Parts: sequence; C-alpha cells; structure tokens
Amino acid sequence: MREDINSTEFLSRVTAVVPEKRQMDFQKLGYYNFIHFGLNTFTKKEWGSGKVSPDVFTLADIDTDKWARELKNTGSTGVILTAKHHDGFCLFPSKYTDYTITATKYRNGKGDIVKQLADSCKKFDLKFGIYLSPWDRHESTYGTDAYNDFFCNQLRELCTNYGDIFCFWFDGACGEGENGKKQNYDWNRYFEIIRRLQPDAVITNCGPDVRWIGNEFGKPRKSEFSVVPKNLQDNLKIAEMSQQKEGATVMLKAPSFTDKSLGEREQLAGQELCWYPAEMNIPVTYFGWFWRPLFEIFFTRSVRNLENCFYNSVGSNATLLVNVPPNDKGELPQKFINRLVKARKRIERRFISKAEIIGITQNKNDFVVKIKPQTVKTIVLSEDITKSQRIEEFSIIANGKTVYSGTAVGFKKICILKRSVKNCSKLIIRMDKCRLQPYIKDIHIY
Ligand code: FUL
Repeated sequence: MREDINSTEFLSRVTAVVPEKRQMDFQKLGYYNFIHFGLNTFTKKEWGSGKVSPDVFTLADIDTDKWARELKNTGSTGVILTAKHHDGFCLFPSKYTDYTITATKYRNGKGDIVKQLADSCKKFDLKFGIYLSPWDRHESTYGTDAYNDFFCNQLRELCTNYGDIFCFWFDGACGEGENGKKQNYDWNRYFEIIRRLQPDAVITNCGPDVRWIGNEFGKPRKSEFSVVPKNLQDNLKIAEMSQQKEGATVMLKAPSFTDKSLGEREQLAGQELCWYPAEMNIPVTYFGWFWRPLFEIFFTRSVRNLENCFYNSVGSNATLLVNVPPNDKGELPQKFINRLVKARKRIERRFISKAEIIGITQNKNDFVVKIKPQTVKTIVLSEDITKSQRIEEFSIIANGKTVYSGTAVGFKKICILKRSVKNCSKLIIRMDKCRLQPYIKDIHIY
C-alpha cells in the first residue's frame, strides 16, 4: 500500500533522517574551491589521453602558498586538488606508477604538489581535499580487477601522507570505449579505506555523503532537500550513468541526480531514505575545468554571476565549489581572483547592517520577529538540521504585506526581497507547509 504522504507516520519517518557529523561539518564550510591542474594545463585539453609525455610539464616550482593566500582572500574555506585526473598523471609521487610529477623537471624530480598544497592550506587555515579520478586512461591494469588494487593503493597513499583530508571527490566520468576497457569500480572497498583512514572526510559526487546538484550552470532546484531516496546513492548505477564523451560540461545520463525535483513528499513515499545534501560545482569560467587562455579571456564569469551562484547554493541549502585553475605558469590568473574577491565584497556588503532583534515569539505557525526599526532587504533563515529538514513552504510578511514566498530552507536560506522594506519594525515568518513542527535555528535580518 502506498504511504499516505500527509500522515504523521510518514512525516515522522522522513524527519527521523538527519545528517552525520561529517556532513554537518562539511555543510558549514559554505564556499570552497577546486583546483584543476596537471598535464592538461599545458596541452590545453580538458581530458588528457594518458599518452602525453610528462615533459610537457615545464615548471620547476610553484608557489602554492600564494594559491592558498589568494583563495583565502576570496572567502574560501577549503581547496580540493586534482591529485589525478582522467589521464592518470599524478601530482604526487605515487609508488604505484611512474606517470607522476617525479617524471618531470619539477623540483628536480623530487616534487609533490599534493604535499605542498596540503601544507599551504594548513598555513592559511583552509581545509584540504582530494579529487582522485577513478577513470585512468594511462594505467595498464585499468579494466581488470588489478586496477581496483592499484586505485586502493593510491587512496591509501593519499589518506596517510597528507594530514587531514576533508573531502574525497570522486568523478563519475568513465569514457573509454574503443579498446573495450571498462572498469568495474569496487566502490565499497574505496569507501571502506576512506572511512577507516580518514573518518571525518566526506565522499562527494560518486559517494554517499554529498550529492551533485545536477548541473554545472549554477542553478539549483526550486527546493533543495537533503532528505532523498536512498537509491540515489546506489553505486552500481554509476557506471551506466557516467559521462561517456568529452565535453566541458558533464551530463550524467541517469535521470536521478538531474531530476527537476528531488526529495518532495511524493518522491519519498515508499522509499528508503537518506541524508544527502547538495553541492553545486561550477568552474570560474562559464565552462572548462582546466585553464585555457581563451576561456580566461572570453568566458570568465562576471562578478554578478559569481555572486548569484553563491546565493543559489550557500543561500539555498547547498555548498558551493568553485574551480579556479592555475595557468601554465603555475599561477592563479588575477582575473579569476579579482572577480571572486569583488563578488565576496558584494556579498559581505549585503550583510553589513544587521538588525537588532528585540524579540521572537511563536504563534502557531508564525514566528513574529520584532526588530529595532530599519530598512530591511535580506533575511537569512536556518533550520536546526539535527532535527532534519522540515520546512516546505514559507512566507515573510512585513508591514502587513507578503514580501517573500519561499520553499525549502534547510541549513541556510538567504531571502533577498525584491524591494526593501523601509522603517520595518516587525516581520512575520509564516510556515505555510512543514513536515511536522519546524525547528528554526537562526533568523538574521539585514
Ligand atoms: C567531470 C570531469 O570530466 C571534468 O574534467 C571535471 O573534472 C569535472 C569536475 O568533472 O566529470
């Protein structure tokens, strides 16, 4: 029998789903960065073939402190580095392959960019994460069981030699075809290694902790829910779903991650559920993950666009991962950093004049907030997600008029009013639809 989506039984089951501690810590990070760097930076390709000579990597050294300092200035909380992309080339001296940074001139063949950046992140108080592509176009064992051992060995190296890792980012792309090489990834074994060696790390994208928001254009759903059907995490599907053709933008074929709506009551009925919050990943250019001069010149996102991406993710119950790719001099292009810094300043400006809250009273579904009179333009709401995500529809009423209608709140919802309300002294946050009673953690008014 189909579950009654309005019954207390059903809603109790849904609201019993809450985050793990590692998911909670991760959500607090808000905005952080990706760094795509490797041989592709020099060949100006998105997907390296795995046959490119390490000689194309011509740099003798890089100032990763500068990367960390500059990213920190953009308001970032962490950095995820492509330790290995699909071409199989490793930025760290993996013992299990020769196709690594030690085969280049970099630091006279003694370099380890993963270590370098991990240290720089520590210095600048940034979290450090690892992107390790399961798809490997260089490794000869790829497509056999031995590759799973190889991949696990690399994972162990990365889990043990670089301090705390906050995130392992597994890419779903797996495009080999012509030579028939296809890998059955032993995901459970990979996850088990990470859980054992880096228990606080989240496993993202092709992993059980954080889900892909479903596009790379900076567009969230109308409502982003963190409670979703558990079968979304189903690893076995990943191979079929994965991206098979080179392209700057990933289009997974499976409908699930890209579904227009996810986690609405109808989609949860009769399903096993899990806590699986969204991450929005975007390149700082409108497309392309590795640096390309033309992309930098013509397609760097505008300050406005970056600002909106922030509200659409961090302000809409997701996290924001922005890729900032170093150029072939090993530097983060100033244009990227400048735009991100400007976006940060614009965002910060919005939150300067915080209203002094005189009192909050709850009257059934209304939270009545009295403030010292001022002009109001932005309201930030947070649910106590240790009690799950509950709000489905809400409205904000000021001076007797509805000034905002919204849907999901979750960890954080930034509500920007179309028109600011002058001389506002009282706001009502009305819960129009909720999964049992709401648990509001914070209300901030600006
Ligand atoms: C995709 C990859 O194919 C791209 O090259 C990039 O790494 C992006 C973040 O994920 O699946």
